[in-house]
Amino acid sequence: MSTVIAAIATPIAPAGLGVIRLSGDGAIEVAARVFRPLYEERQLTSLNGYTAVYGHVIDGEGDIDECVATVFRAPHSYTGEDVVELSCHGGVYLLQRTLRALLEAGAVPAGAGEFTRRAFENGKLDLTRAEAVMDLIAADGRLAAKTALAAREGAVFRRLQAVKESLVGLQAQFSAFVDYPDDDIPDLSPAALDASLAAAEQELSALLATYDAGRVLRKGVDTVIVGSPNVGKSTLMNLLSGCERSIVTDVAGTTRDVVEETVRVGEVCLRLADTAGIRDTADAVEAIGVQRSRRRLETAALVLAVFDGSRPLDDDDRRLIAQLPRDTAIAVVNKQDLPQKIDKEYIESIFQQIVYTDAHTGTGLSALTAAVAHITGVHRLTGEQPVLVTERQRSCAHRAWQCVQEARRAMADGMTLDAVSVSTDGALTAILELTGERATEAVVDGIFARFCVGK
Ligand SMILES: Nc1nc2c(ncn2[C@@H]2O[C@H](COP(=O)(O)OP(=O)(O)O)[C@@H](O)[C@H]2O)c(=O)[nH]1
Ligand SMILES: [Mg+2]
Repeated sequence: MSTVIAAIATPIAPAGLGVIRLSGDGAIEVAARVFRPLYEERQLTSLNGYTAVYGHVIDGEGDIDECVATVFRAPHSYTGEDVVELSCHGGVYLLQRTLRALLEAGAVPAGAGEFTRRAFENGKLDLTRAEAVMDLIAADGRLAAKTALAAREGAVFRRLQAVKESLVGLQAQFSAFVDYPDDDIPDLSPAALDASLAAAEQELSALLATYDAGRVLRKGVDTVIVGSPNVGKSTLMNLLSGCERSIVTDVAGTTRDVVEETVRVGEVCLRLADTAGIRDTADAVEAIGVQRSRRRLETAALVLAVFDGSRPLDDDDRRLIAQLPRDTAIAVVNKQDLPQKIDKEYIESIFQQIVYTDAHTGTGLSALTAAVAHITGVHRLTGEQPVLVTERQRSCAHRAWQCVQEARRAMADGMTLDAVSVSTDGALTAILELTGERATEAVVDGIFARFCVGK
């Protein structure tokens, strides 16, 4: 018997509608004590699943609000239990009073993520689909939402299932061989076994390769704008943020502190930091700014290195180039509206991604968007493929991948199939932990602790 849990599932703020959700054995009976249908014969307890009915929510003092109640009957509900959703007006007082009435009628307050946890425990979804629920809610762009929806609908689970099935198949063959070593088992040639393992290894490494880009989609990227003074860093910052965030003047050394803003560039959220131009300076305040720029440069995951295209590179530019990370820097050659004097060939020999901009008019912005997508790997995401999204998922998949590699090495070294199966078993364990088919209580607790109440 599961207890009846109840929670307000919508934000605690004035809104058109507010929804209270109940789930558990007896959820319909508890809700029926608080809900009075417009027509006497439409009592909640008499309704089939997937039925909505209009009425009032009431407590000991009388009517609270109008309400549409929707009944779901186990197992055909989100949690797999009996569920009632009460759609009331989204007034904070109304919702809290209705919730109190439900608690007095026998429900208990739901913990964070408890509805989804019950869905998991009742086999309605695996852990990758449960984690995708929160990603779907948190998604702040088209691609992030599409990727989360695909995972919610089982894209990651199905991919893992395929790997799992091939490993289980191998295990069965191994044990058949160990039990009946004298029988001819047709598929047990080392080459065939290695081919199956190689396919599993390939699947897992393809999945692992999605993690960094998936993380960028979910979390955004710490980005720093660096360059010599007066190349147009602050102008670029303002262009990207769509407002006058940084002070722009033709006086070199205008920006001294780090100015921060979160902006969207295509599908990617950049946490931008505009910094003081990096150069040797006698000005004490500017020198501190330069120091801060350098520190940001060390910790940023993405660097926009801005150059003034209208003049040749000087010593400050070259010194800066020498300090830049090669694989995470985009060269932004600015001031394209002026006659160009920069050594283009040199820049092109250094940077993988180069965009040419006029930060005044926004020319080059779409090229910059494409460069950001490339360098973060987001351009490879279609929104449909399975993407690993949490560190937990990544570390399980990584463990599985290592075990499969181990198994292949053991085979190549001519170890016994018993020894090989220790490694394939390790891979299976890691996959089962990833999907939650065999996860510890602590792992499951950790996942649902991140959820909001009412989900
Ligand atoms: N012609 C031209 N001038 C620019 C461009 N971008 C910035 N500037 C000017 O260059 C000067 C320095 O700009 P600023 O953004 O303060 O440079 P920062 O020191 O790198 O932050 C200002 O006078 C800007 O108006 C551009 O694309 N074309
Ligand atoms: Mg500036």
